[in-house]
Amino acid sequence: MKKLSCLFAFLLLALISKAQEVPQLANVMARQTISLNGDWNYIVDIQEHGYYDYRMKPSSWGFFRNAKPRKPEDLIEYDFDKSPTMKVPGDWNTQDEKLLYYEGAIWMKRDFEYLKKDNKRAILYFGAVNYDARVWVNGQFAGRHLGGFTPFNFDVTDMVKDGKNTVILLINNKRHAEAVPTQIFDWWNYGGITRDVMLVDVDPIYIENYICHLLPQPIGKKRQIEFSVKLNKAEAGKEITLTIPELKLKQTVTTNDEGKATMILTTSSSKKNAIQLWSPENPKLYHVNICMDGQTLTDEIGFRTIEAKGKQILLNGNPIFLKGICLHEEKPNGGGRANNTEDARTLLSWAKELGCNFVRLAHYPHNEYMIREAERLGIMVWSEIPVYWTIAWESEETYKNAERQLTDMIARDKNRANVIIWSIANETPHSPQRDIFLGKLAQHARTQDSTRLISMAMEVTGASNYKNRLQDNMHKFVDVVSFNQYVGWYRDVNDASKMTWEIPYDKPVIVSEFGGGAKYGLHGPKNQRWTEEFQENLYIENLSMLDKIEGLSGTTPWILKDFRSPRRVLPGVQDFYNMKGIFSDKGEKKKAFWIIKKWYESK
Ligand code: GCB
Repeated sequence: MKKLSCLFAFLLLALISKAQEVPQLANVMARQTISLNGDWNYIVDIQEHGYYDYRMKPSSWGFFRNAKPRKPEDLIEYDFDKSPTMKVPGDWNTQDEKLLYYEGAIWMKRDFEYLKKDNKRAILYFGAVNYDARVWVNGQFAGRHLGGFTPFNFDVTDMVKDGKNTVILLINNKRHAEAVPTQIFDWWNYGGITRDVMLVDVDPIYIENYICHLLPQPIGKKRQIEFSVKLNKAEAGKEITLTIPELKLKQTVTTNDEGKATMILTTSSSKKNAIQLWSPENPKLYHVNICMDGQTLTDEIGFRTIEAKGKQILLNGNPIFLKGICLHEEKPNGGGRANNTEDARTLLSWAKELGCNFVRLAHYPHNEYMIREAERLGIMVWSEIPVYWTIAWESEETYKNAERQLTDMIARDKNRANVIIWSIANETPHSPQRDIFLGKLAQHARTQDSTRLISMAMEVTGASNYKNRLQDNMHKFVDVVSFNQYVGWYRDVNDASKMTWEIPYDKPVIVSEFGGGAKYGLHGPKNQRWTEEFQENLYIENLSMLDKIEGLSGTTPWILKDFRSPRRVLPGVQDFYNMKGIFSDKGEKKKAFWIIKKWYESK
């Protein structure tokens, strides 16, 4: 009986969550944190029997209990501590060769020491877990999160204790038709805890998020900076002081009864304290302090304006051509998911060598290190959510999932000066349901951030007599019309010179993908698929074709480097890599690199 009531109490604890998922903490890197990165034990659970019993019901004896035999006769058929470990952050596919193709459930566990602090809350933060994550702390269920590329966090104050604590995750990266992305996509479905994990100590009332940006209109020689802040609670009367020492700015604002506040700071008109605007040539960042209750949150913020006017994109009021390249969040050398500043620096330095001032981070929000490193290097960013190909347009759940990913992408990066475009989709098939879904997403993006441009990668559907016309009902919702086209690869080999392009919208145009595959080191005639010469010729033809597009404001060729994809199976050539990189996976330059570089030099 006693045993039964114990079990009942445990079950209640496990099922009734004492934790709460809370809105994402912005600028987590600048907060007081304890890192939970490092070695985590893992158990591969092909049938999810660590979660479901033999009648497919959630089991009270799940692995989240982290049970140990107490008596010699006890039967416990798993042991985290004797199970292998892998590094977090990191995908599981490239850390254990048996898991290269694995899609399914894996349990992960880490112990950590903690000392509870008076009058502080403990927030458990995950940079990203792909795709479905259930989280337990000390055997108690903290919550579940869907979506592999955005941060989420739980308030676990009532679950952690002094001394040893344990966090356990059940992660599942199975693909589903109603998920975002859906069942099919052209990149590797890297599973696991792919970004940082940390415990964040915050005050009971803390700054949840803020936006600090330059207003477009100068006032004479002065500029205005708008700062808005939101607390985690609807607490009125909290004083928040913003200082930007280099600009000699300091101003205080008091929160309203929604726990929000906004103020405008005006820079001095003296030349000495004039604001330097962020740009690729001068990626100036200012040290910013946000103080409340004696605590300071710091950030490095750049100030610039971005707008679309007719067919032009204006950065700081001046027309700019976006010399871009697409990239996936993948380390070179078959290394799996990229997730630190060093990876970012390697990839972005290749883009810089190519002459880029812009990158399209395809096809999902990349890690924060990538965005911040690009910002320091003066590289503008297109950031996208994985609404890719055949999404379940009619599903309300799918919409909510996509909207949540969009919200979290914007919440994390809205203070990054280099992010200039939020992209809501890639190559989606036209239908009324799609239009409703994407229309809602675009409107939602504007409610989250009214200061940036919105776009999506559209498709040009077919050409007759070499006449291409872009037609997409979504044109009304975007600021920049972008489209992918594969003349010379999937269609119309050698026809590039005959093509004409009509984009009947008075908006800037970005060609968000074009290109073709080549195996580094494979040489031959220019009509021989997979040779570097074929790819080189394709770019020569494409670039002169693109030069004829009216209002062309930028290009992002597909793609910086070869990347893993389960769809690319041709032996000896692809071997599970998409070969459209202008760099090989090892960072070797293919001939096409020099063609694009030269073209960008002329822009
Ligand atoms: C596309 C997709 C991209 C693919 C690429 C290709 O249109 O947007 O994700 O990888 O084509 O290589 O076919």
